[in-house]
Amino acid sequence: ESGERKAKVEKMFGFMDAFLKNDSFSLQKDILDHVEYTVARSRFIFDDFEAYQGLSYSVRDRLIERWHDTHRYFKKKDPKRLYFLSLEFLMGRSLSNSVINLGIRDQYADALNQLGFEFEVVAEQEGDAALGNGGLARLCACQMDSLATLDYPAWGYGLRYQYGLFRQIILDGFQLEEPDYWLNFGNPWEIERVHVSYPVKFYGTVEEEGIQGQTIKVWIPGETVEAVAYDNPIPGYGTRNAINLRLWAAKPSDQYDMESYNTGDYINAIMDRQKAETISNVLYPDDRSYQGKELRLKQHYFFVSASLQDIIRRFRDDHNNFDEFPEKVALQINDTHPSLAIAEVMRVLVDEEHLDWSRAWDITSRVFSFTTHTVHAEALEKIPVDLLGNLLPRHLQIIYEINYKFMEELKSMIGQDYDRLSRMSIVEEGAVKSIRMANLSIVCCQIVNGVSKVHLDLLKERVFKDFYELWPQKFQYKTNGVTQRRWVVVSNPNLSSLISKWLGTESWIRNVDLLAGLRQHVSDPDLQREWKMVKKVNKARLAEYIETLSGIKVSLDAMFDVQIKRIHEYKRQLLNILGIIHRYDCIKNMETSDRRKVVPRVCIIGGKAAPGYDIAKKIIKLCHVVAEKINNDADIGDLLKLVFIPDYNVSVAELVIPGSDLSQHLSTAGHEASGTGSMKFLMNGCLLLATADGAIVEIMEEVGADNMFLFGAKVNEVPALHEKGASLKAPLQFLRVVRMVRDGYFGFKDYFKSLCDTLEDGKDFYLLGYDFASYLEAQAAADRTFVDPEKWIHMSILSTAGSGKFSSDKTIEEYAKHTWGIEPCKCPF
Ligand code: NBG
Repeated sequence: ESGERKAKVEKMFGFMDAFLKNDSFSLQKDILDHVEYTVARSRFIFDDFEAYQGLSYSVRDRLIERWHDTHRYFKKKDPKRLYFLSLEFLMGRSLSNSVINLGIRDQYADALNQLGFEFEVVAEQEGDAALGNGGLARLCACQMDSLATLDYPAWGYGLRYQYGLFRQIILDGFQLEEPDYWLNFGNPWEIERVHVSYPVKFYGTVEEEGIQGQTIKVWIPGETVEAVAYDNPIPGYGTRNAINLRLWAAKPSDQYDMESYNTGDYINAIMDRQKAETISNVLYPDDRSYQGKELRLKQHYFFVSASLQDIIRRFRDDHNNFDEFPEKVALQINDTHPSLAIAEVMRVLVDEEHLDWSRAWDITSRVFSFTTHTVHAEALEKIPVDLLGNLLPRHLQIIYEINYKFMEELKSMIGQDYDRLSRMSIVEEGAVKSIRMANLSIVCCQIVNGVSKVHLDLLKERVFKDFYELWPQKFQYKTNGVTQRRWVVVSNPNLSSLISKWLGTESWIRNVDLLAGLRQHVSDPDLQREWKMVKKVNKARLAEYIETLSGIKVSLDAMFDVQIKRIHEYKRQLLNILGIIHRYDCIKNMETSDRRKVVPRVCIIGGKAAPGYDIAKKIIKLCHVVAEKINNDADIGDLLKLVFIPDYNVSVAELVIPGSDLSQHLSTAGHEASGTGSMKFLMNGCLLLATADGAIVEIMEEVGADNMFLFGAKVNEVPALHEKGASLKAPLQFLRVVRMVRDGYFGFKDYFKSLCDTLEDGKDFYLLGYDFASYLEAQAAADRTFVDPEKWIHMSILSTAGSGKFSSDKTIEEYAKHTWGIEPCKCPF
């Protein structure tokens, strides 16, 4: 009967035609229906938030329709699929992005208007989905958008944390962390799949059993938790394809512990079961180092086990021979967090499917690929063996076995070089014996990716040198990118329309190479005027936001100079603040006549510090005390303002980036793997003041060094500078500003002592003193350019024109071709 119905539907609507209509009347009706029946508010009286809910559910209906069609089509075509495994996705808001990708933003805006609402106001009601820390997590979100837009048969897998990244509260200039219980007001973008759930097991013992004359290992787990799927449809732009981001939440398992129930301890038995839910509760807020914590390891395995059960079940629907697994499945490990998946696939193949080890290993090593996002050895995960052996005894055995075989192979290749063998071993001996998850990933994966050209060089020369020498062909890089849909079309609609007008097409939204076409109009005074106008409007919006936040009125004629990103010593927000103190000090000591020449600046800093990162928190406090002094100094007026934007997140970035003139990327060379913030600014025509680190090196190649303000030591100079250490003398201007902080010019003398100590000769690991003079020169160059508006606009247009290479569409195409081996699979209209 259902087949008959399907045939009828297909006959009526044509293959995969939509049920839902997008004319203004249908959209209005849908919104009202959802307000009335889903949100349960009267269709005659509802507020902006309820309008947001009704609207979002109606958008979701349209997403679901495409999502079904896409999956039906994938199933029919059975292409090789990519599964993108990441513990973090920083999606931000979904509404604007979805309606733009679906191509019905204007229709919705009209429909809302007729109901008496304004689209922008309604869209502002949405909270951010902040299921990630920073660059890595936002990159994943951009890549999902590109995977959908480019029609790749891909799924993302992650965790549905109930608490996303903490909210940053600033109290008296200090950072406090408040839990982000983002699901409090419901989440219209997800679909709970009560029927898609898998048991995930932990603890227990491993026993041996004889089957048909063979001994096999059997894991007898001690605890079971249920993983339930929540699907988040991701629409592509200009295509019917909508892919899926499946996030897992932990639920107590149905398997009752009958004994505790029977002993009458009913309440405690329930409480115990309830604890299971805590596994996926909270996102770890530290993106610096990995601490071997049991809960975190549990999260990792919970995620890996549920995802793989789901992937393998789907594979099995149409295939029964695991030799085909690598032809049908690509598994991408995003950083080392999901790398337990390697041991899990081996366990399934060997223990459950009874494949022999070498066949299982052959299959496993052909499905995985790995991307690392760091240059810092301390950020590479190490799992204490005791912890792993207790939580996942069978996985530990498997990892030992992988390592044993690898060590044997390695010995046969490099001989008895024990130092090198021990450096490359997956097992690290020492006070705390641990598993090096990066080594496991490199040993297993056929391709190891870095995220920029510089990053790859650092992987080869430093981080994974031994491995590179052994397997040079494994190491590649894919330049990171960001999606122009979110970072221009959604967040900067005025610029987006201007670009389309001058290019004569909207096609750049899908084919980003077209942006280069702006170059031919760069000198056109009309474009320059319109470009300037767009910037001014965006600056006005940002100025308004700043005033509401902090009460500070800023001048639109000032240069808006921005540094927004996680607070880290290596990202050197401190260098920025010291530069601001220097500027303040100079203005204070100037003759009145010279003050007229000063370029007014609004310096904007925003970012979160990991809760346990003491120095980073001191940097935030320093920013506030300096701001307090400067902003209240009547003598300075509009010449200099310093604003800290609290609770930096994706939606704040969407507001700040389009309104910036200059953006700062100050990492000590050799420390930023890529840095994707710079790309968002570049696309929006902001000029960059930066060190030649990470992606900046490639940005230089695209837009030309003379279109940027570059400074500081180069990647290859830094090691020698570190060796010189104490003999590097910082310039006097630097010593002077540090002294001001140290001597309590801004108050909190004792509190800032340890921060100032990090800048002492010989201790200045991030080379703030060494780079200070060239930093000030770059700042001066920016000032000189700013007073020549025509030149500035020229550089600004060329920045956008040169940003095409940094679209995540490019990155994804590279991955698809050179790493995953997948082809587009476009669902027909
Ligand atoms: C970050 C790097 C950035 C890089 C992004 C995306 C983490 C752990 N790493 O330089 O620090 O741009 O990953 O690759 O967030």
